[in-house]
Amino acid sequence: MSAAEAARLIKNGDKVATSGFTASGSPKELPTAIARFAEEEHNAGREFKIDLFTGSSTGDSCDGELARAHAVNFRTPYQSNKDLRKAINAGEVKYIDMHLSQLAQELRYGTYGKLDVAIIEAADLSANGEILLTAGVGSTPTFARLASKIIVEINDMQPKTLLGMHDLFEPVDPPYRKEIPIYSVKDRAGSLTVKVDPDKIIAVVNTSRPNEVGKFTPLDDTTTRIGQNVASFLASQLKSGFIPKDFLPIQSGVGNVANAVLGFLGEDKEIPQFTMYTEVIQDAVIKLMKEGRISFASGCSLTVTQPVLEDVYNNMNDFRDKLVLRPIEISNNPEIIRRLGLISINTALEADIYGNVNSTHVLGSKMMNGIGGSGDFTRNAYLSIYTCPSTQKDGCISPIVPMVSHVDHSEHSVKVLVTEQGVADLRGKAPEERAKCIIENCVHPDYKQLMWDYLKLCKGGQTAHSLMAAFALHDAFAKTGDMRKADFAKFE
Ligand code: 0RQ
Repeated sequence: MSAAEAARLIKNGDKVATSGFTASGSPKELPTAIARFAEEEHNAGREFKIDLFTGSSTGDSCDGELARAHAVNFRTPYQSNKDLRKAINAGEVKYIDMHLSQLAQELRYGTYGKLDVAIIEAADLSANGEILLTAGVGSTPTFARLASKIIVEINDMQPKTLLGMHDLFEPVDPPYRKEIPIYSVKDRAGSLTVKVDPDKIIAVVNTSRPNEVGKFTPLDDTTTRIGQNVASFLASQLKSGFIPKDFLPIQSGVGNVANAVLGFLGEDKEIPQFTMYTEVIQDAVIKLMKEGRISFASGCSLTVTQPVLEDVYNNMNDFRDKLVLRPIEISNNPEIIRRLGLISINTALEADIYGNVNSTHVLGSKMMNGIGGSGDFTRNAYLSIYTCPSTQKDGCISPIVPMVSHVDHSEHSVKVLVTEQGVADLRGKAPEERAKCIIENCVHPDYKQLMWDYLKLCKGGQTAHSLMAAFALHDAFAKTGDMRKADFAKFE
């Protein structure tokens, strides 16, 4: 049926789950049609909002359209859309920011009640209910199993040759759960397709819309230096023997910095050919695979720009034995992350002088995107690295502050902090040593004296702070628009 007809099968208050991960594999026609239906209902004076569960962020045709139509009541586990972000920060949408690996099991345990409808983008669908997923998996196998009804959106831009790319494993719940049988990045544990009861499929719609994956901005001096710093630090860890000589699988976060860091890892010839066990496979991974620098990548989605996706699809025979896409519960699984010994590299919004990291809240209260998978990896990695530039907003913000305004990753999990200024290796250092190491190596020259001034105010205890002065930089930014205007003299 048409997407407009299928949208009418959704009821006000329904719990709706969508396939995919990031804009990859996210349905496109249906969410947009639901947004139009919601507007019609609102114009007719009727309430219409859904609770929306996804793998992570989605394309604008899902989160953007639904947010602009005021059609979202509740949202989890992650988003990165500017209009949805606005609605969340205005208090219009209830948002639960969650470790991505946990959503599938939370749904199975019953935390969020029963799912009404799963909307699943497919490359193919058989009469007996076998769904071939596309470029992003997310929590789709669990959504499909738990939802009472399923709508399939067949996207003819997604080739049937995707068969073989997925490995769909769903763990059994406690107290019967066993080990997940993945002992190396290439291992497979599950099925190639999602099998559902065909009677649950209430509609099938067609689309030819591409994934809505954004382009990367070109490298600048800052991202270049961050990338070089991470690469030379990892090369030094290899030389010292901390990293085994065959290297370890890499997990790399999302965004421009993460893409740049991977590029430099590939360029550094002291680093041998490596593998990835990650959440999102970005453009740089495919480039390095073609250059022979990455031998295999396991991820939850192929979030690459359209030309790169077409390159992969046109050369499936070259990529089929080098890529696997898994559910987020498996790509981000703590058990596997510890077993494989991942090097995790993620981006901090803000970090403090003791090594706590804020990934989510701008100035302590406004949601940016969400914790995503960063916590799944940081807590369990062999070595967890955070990167960020040493200034933001033309120098008016220092992402390194005395105390983070929100904590996502604590000092116990964050092992290395890298900015374009340098590398702070926090391992084996007590709190005061960590503070000195971060100020010396990572803080921008414009902020160094301010940080030393703050440290002088901190007296006594295991982790010394001046609670009155800890947010002086945030306060100065709120009052003057420039953190450099902070003055610690008044706290002496
Ligand atoms: O503002 O958008 O107005 O220009 O925040 O900052 O430097 O462009 O960084 O796009 O790499 O995003 C942490 C948000 C970084 C992302 C975060 C402002 C800054 C800019 C964006 P503008 P950049 P990035 C899981 C990986 C959590 C999830 C995660 C993220 C905008 O990486 O969402 O890690 N991470 N997933 O100016 C005020 C500060 C600021 C600030 C930056 N301290 N205060 N504004 N900005 N720092 C694992 C995987 O495997 C994928």
